[in-house]
Amino acid sequence: MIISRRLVVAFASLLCLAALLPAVGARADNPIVRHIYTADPAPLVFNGRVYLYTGHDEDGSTFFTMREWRVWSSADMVNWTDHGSPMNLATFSWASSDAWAGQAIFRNGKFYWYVPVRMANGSNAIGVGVADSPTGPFRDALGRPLIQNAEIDPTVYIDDDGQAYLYYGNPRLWFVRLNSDMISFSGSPTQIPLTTAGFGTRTGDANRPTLYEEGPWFYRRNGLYYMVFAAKCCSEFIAYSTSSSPTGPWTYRGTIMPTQGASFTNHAGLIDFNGGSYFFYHNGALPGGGGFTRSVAVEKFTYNGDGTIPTINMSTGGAPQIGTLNPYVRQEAETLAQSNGIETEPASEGGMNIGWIDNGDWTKTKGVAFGTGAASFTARVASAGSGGNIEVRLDSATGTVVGTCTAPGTGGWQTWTTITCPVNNTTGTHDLYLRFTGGINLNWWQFTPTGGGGGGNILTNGNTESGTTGWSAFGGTLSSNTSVVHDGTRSLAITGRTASWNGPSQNVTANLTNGKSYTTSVWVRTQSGTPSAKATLAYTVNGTTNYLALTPAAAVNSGGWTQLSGTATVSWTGTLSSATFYVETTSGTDSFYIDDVSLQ
Ligand code: FUB
Repeated sequence: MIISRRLVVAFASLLCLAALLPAVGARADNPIVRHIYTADPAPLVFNGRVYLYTGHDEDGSTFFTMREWRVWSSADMVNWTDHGSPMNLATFSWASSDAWAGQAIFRNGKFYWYVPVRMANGSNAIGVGVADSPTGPFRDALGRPLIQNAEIDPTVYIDDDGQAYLYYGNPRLWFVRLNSDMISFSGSPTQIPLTTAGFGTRTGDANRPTLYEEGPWFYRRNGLYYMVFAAKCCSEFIAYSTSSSPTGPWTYRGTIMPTQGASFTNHAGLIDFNGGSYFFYHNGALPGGGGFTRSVAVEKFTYNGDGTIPTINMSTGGAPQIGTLNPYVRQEAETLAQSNGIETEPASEGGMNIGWIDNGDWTKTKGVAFGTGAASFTARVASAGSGGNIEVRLDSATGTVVGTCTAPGTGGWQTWTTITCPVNNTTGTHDLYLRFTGGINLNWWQFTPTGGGGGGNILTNGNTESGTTGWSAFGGTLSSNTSVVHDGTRSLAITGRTASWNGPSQNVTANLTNGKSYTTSVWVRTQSGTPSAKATLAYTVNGTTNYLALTPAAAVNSGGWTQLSGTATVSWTGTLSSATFYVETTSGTDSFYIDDVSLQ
């Protein structure tokens, strides 16, 4: 909790509170979480989303006072969903304090989260939580520590040959080879020689002759092994070493992120996602932030041609958004690019809700694609008080009000009701701000498009949440899929394609308007392969079939979702006998998924 109604009561001085408040309308997307302090980011790419595992610095900490870990996720790198705390110190009955820096990984259908904690005897140990879902809940996999040698900061990686490695340590650097069950290891913990050739030279500290301090992040990329680490406390910078083998010898490669910001520690996590490379770290950039009140941020970067990593500086801008956010499907209130004043808590209906809202608090969701416009805004609200208003604003917290919804008192903060109000002037893509007056909890929101059916979306079941309803296979086999989704709980899968034009299709003859400019958006992900995909309209006029490219072709892959989008005018002279929307590839017959499709 950084700013809250409780604090408003507790803090006698309004001046003091004002000093804590982030600037209204601030444009920065870093730090990526603003309603609590977060630290020690560990990203994991799974099923087209980035799951981010962090620690949680308590408000006003004067040490690393950390009692729980938190999970966040995003498909676009700017709007992050708060999944709450699925693991805390109580998960490990043998732990007493210090829920510090860990990392989670997927194997055997389960998620394993390795974390350091302090035991009752004052010594550090590494435990492992296990869950069936990336967002937990996690339980103690062993009922005892996995490793007990007074060290911290585990990092885990599964090599191409299936061998998993757990590196960890401060002040020394160790590794073990994990067995395939991920909760036991072979042999004994092995210490990596901390040579200056391997980890750089530190001066002035006879006990630590190299730069290695803590927070290792171990992975392999294009055949090269990387050991990214926090260097030379204090203040730390992020440096790295590389090796041609998973266990060294290591060669020091220099600084990635120089010492910057108000936190004297830093801690890195690197991933490739959706064709880009991302560097997560923490700093003290939030109001009230510092060495024990840290916040996680992210930068996009490009590896040099030889695999070396460029210098990356902390920014307030953050990573660019991947695609846009669809307002015509349910969006969680706790999916946030920024916020001011709100907090989150577990919702009785599942997931989280935002709450502890005071007059003027707001949330920002970035890059919301309204297309031809929304007719109404629907919100799931609760209030133990007399309710309040949700102002729907565009592009800033003081931006144009396009609608106002009034929430009633519902008799309880978890007694939910659904409210709807008209909105206008929402065409195009905007940052959406919900600004509150009164005392309201918000669980989720969704817009209804003008003209019904999806922002003017003429496709039936464009969000694919109703299975294959409305859709056909234009060659190949179409099925509804629940394991790889872009949004919601379902996508469409096309398999058995025998020609590049085979794909999911929909008959739109009855809904097509002659001379209209249509905007198309479709999210595509392959099951394997990296073909170019595009959306096409085949329409037959006076017996002749024409093919209109609705989107340019773009490379798609199996590692994440790619948004195809474009605008094209459909016009004809004569009699339109049929019109079919379909998604195809420019060549190849790879199986693929589509989700959140609109033609409007
Ligand atoms: O968050 C507590 C400790 O601070 C972590 O374990 C270290 O990596 C440093 O970030």
